[in-house]
Parts: sequence; C-alpha cells; structure tokens
Amino acid sequence: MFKKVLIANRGEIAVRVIRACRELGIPTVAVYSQADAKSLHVRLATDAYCIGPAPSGESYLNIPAIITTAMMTGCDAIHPGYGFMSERADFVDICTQHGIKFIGPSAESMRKMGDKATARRTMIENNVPVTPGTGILNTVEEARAFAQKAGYPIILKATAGGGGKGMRIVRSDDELESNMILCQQEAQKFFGNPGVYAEKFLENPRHIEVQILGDAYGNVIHLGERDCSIQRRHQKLLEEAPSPAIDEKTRQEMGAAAVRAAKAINYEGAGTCEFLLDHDGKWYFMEMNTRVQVEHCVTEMISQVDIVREQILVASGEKLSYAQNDIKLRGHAIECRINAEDPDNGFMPCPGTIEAYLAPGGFGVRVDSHSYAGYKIPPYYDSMIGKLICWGETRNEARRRMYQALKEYVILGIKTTIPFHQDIVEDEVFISGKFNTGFIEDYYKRNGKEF
Ligand code: MV4
Repeated sequence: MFKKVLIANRGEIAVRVIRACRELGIPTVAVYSQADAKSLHVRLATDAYCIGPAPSGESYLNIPAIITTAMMTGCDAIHPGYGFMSERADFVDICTQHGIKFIGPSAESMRKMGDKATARRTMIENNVPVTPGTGILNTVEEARAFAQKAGYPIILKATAGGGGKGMRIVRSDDELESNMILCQQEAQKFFGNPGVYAEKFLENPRHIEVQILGDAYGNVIHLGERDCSIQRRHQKLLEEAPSPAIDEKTRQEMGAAAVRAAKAINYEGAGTCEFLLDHDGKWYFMEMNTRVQVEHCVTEMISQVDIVREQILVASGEKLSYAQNDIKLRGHAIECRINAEDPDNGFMPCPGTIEAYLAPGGFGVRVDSHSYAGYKIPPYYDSMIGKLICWGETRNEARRRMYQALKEYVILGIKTTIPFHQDIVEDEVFISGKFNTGFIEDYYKRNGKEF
C-alpha cells in the first residue's frame, strides 16, 4: 500500500479522498492555495502545504509545485479528485517520471478517451453504439455530405472538447459553413486543436452514465447507471441512481457496453461512460470521463461500494474487491448539489461567509461537504459547497427523504440552491420520472420564471 498520498484538489472531494485514506491507514498531504488556508481539507489531512496564490493556474494547476511537494513530503501517490489535474495525460506522464503513482488511468487510456473522435472510432470497433457521425472533418463539403445523408439538425463537436464545451448545433444548410469555421476557430483557441467532427443531433435526450471500475489485471465491472438529465448549461444540478428510464435489460446491455469500452483501452480505476438515450429508447455512447465524478455518491449508496477506496486499492496494485456477480443494486439514491448561487438570479455565484451551518442527518442521509460555520467561500473556484445524498428503498422514499433533509439543512449568510432543490423534488414532472435534458428550461417556463 502507498506510504503517503498527496491530494491535488480542494473542497468536498479533497475531504472525501482524505477520509478514504484515513480509513485505509494512509497518511495524507493536502495542498492549498492562499485563499484556502482555512479550508476543511487542510485541517483533515495529516500535513498541509500552501502551493501558491488564489488563482488555480498558480496553485491547483501548478505542476512543479505539486510534484515538488509530493517529493519533499515522501508521497508515493497523488489523487487528483475531479477537475484540475484529473484528466491531464501530461500530468500523468510527469508523475510517472518522478516515481509517483497517479491514482487513475494510464496516460495512454486517458489520451484515447480525451480525443473524442478517436474515442468514437474505438467504440465502433468494439460494438458500442454511437450516433451516426463522421471522423475529423477536412472540408465543409464532407460536413454537407453527412448532413444530407443524416438530415438536419446535426451537431459539430471539437474532438478535444467534451462536457458540452466546443459544440455547435446546425439546423440548416445555410448555417453550416459559418458554424464549421467558428467551431474550428474556437476549438483551436480553447483546446489548441482545431479538429471538429459531426453527429446527428438528438433533441432533448436523457443523459445516462455508467460507472465502471477496472484494475491492473484486466478486470472491469460496472455499478449500473446514473441519470444526470437535470442540468442547466451543462452544469448538473441533481443526479439519481438508478435512472427511472432504464429497465433491467437495458441496464445489462449498457453496462456490458461500458465494460467493453473500458476493456478496449485497458482502463484502470474509476471511470464513467456517458450515453444519450433518445425518445424511442435507443442509446448511444457520447464520451468517457476518466476520473471520479461529483455524482459518484449516488452509485455508492445503491451499490454499497466505496468507489474512492477502490480507486486507491487498484492504483496500489490490488485486484478489484468485487466481481460483477457481487454487485447487487438496492433501492434508489438522489443527490442535490448545494451551490453558493442565487437560483432566482441566473444561478449567479454568491461567495461570502457561512454565518450558521447545520447539516441534516438520519437514516439514508449523507452530506459530503467542506462547509462549516464561519467558513468563507472564496470567489476563485466553483461554487459547489456540498452535496446532499439521500437513499430510499424506492424512488419516492428517497425523494421524500430528500425533501425533509433539504428543509433541515441550515446555511445562513449566503444564498444557496437549497430552496430551489426543495421545489424541484416536489415538482410533478420530476415526481413522474418522465423528463430529459430539457427539464430545467421547461420547469422555468411552466413556473413563469426567467430561464
Ligand atoms: C449531443 C446531444 C445531442 N446530439 N450529441 C452534452 C455534453 C456532451 N457530453 C455531449 N452533449 C450532448 N451531445 C448529439 N449527437 C446533446 C448533448 C447535450 C446537450 C446539448 C445541448 C444543450 C444541453 C445538453 C444537455 C445534455 C446533452
């Protein structure tokens, strides 16, 4: 097992990883920016080192500072959490060059999924369904030929993009050329790679993702799916597992496809295959996230598998603790992201000091957070200040427990998304389970509010 683990992250996920390390008896090193000196991960880690000023480019993305801290403190592994360094193949290479184990997939696996056109090709070779689409487009004529075959609307995507970044929907031929040029220019500007490909555009699909775990011996299992359709501008707000839209047969097929995808790239650690489900029940691979995700907790609640613990164990060379047959999903879990944002004002971030704090509790209630009374939320990072996760034997039990827990959750001094989530879990369309990625827009329209 590792001698000591450096956590190259902040906020609730740094706390989550430190807790997993403590349970495994592994000492931890926290790194933090000048804005995070009073953050909870700094207090919970065995040791903590300031690695730079507030802007993440100079701290949480500062590779020399992170590597130097790991070397000087005797860390033999780095856990990247999500965001920041978690999907940087160049960082994985640098860790390896310094004799430090990156807790996650190899740089090679990461690169194969980081390039979305390559990932599509790998999926086709491995019998995983993808939307009708193209490889990298060389000319606008190639894009036009595809659009004529598939029919409008189509979507142009930057191959180096992902998570909704670098995409353009094209609804008619006269918009095609200008959109393709703009998409390529933006791809070059934001990702340093102008490559763009096209897909048939699915209107308001459901966003379904499958959690997988792999080890260094070629074993891969899946832990079922999560439904992440409730999002606004590609920011997820509420996630649940299992998906109300997936039956047992589809779960097995989607799970098997995700396992094939992971095996095709010798995937190690925790990963997620994202699929879109269209209105007639057909589903298609979109992309793979090669990291632990914010919403991993809903899967933990229904599978009783500690995903972060498994990440650490398999990175240290142990075999997966579970075979596919050991995985029995039970009940339903819902996660609400608690953000320091004003839902009545376009979800504008509202950093500031938490004047009073009281988290809910009880059977089936979990809070993953770095918040406490007196904590000052810095304005430099994302606005998520906690996650409330509720389990129930049925979806309705989980939903009702969530409503009560939200009512119990006290956070004073700043605006949060707690009241918004109370309304969502009492919304008739949410209760019905029949919704898609258009839910939030529709919810605002139905309630006569500004989107
Ligand atoms: C799509 C799509 C429809 N058709 N691809 C968004 C996240 C990224 N992983 C892929 N995404 C999408 N890809 C095809 N062929 C719809 C989405 C999508 C979306 C697009 C626009 C606005 C909101 C969205 C929410 C979820 C998914």
